[in-house]
Amino acid sequence: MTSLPAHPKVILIVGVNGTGKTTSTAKLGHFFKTKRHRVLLAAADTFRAAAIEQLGIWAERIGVDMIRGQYNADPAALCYEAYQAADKRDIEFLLCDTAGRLHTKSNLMAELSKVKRSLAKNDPNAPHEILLVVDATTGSNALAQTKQFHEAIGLTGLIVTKLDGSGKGGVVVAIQDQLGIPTRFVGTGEKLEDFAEFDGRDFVANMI
Ligand SMILES: Nc1nc2c(ncn2[C@@H]2O[C@H](COP(=O)(O)OP(=O)(O)O)[C@@H](O)[C@H]2O)c(=O)[nH]1
Ligand SMILES: [Mg+2]
Repeated sequence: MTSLPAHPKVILIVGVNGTGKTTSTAKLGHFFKTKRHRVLLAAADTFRAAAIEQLGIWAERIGVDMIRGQYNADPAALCYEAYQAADKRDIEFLLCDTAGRLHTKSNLMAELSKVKRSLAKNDPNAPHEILLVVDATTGSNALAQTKQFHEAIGLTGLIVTKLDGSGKGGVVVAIQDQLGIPTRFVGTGEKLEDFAEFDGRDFVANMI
């Protein structure tokens, strides 16, 4: 029996600054790693040198490799390269952290669209998931952000962070009801373990 070679599943992590994208990328990487999956991270927030360093520290801590580019490098080219590296290394999940400059600026959406297109050149189904990270403490802002990102690039789910703070889970219900976008994961603190699947659906099983 022969089986087709498996290609990496790509998860694009998007959202505005400070919502917890980089932390959630690391948590998600850790989540997959503890389930014995092969993971690669891509530091596609190339606009802040500190963001590359931040993800690099997490990558080392969780024991996974990370593809990094030069400061100010084109994130679409970086994600393209990261895909090629992931495919070569038999990686199962490629997680791409991205920049989060103000979502009202259309250049961020244009940039994210370009990232999507460059991933799709490798695999028409990539990115397989586009997860928006929203901060639960921002309340109705999270709904507005979801609407904007969804219209611009299309979302498959949410990661709702800071539910340990004054965050209200109600926003999750509002987003599901009004936009039909499910919450896949929740963040409840700053540590790797402060992270859980949300809806009981087996995210991993459904992606493979
Ligand atoms: N309390 C709490 N803090 C979080 C959570 N997720 C992220 N943070 C913190 O939020 C801040 C911004 O996170 P970061 O990942 O850098 O956000 P990014 O700009 O979207 O990449 C950091 O201080 C994180 O430690 C969470 O679920 N709970
Ligand atoms: Mg970041």
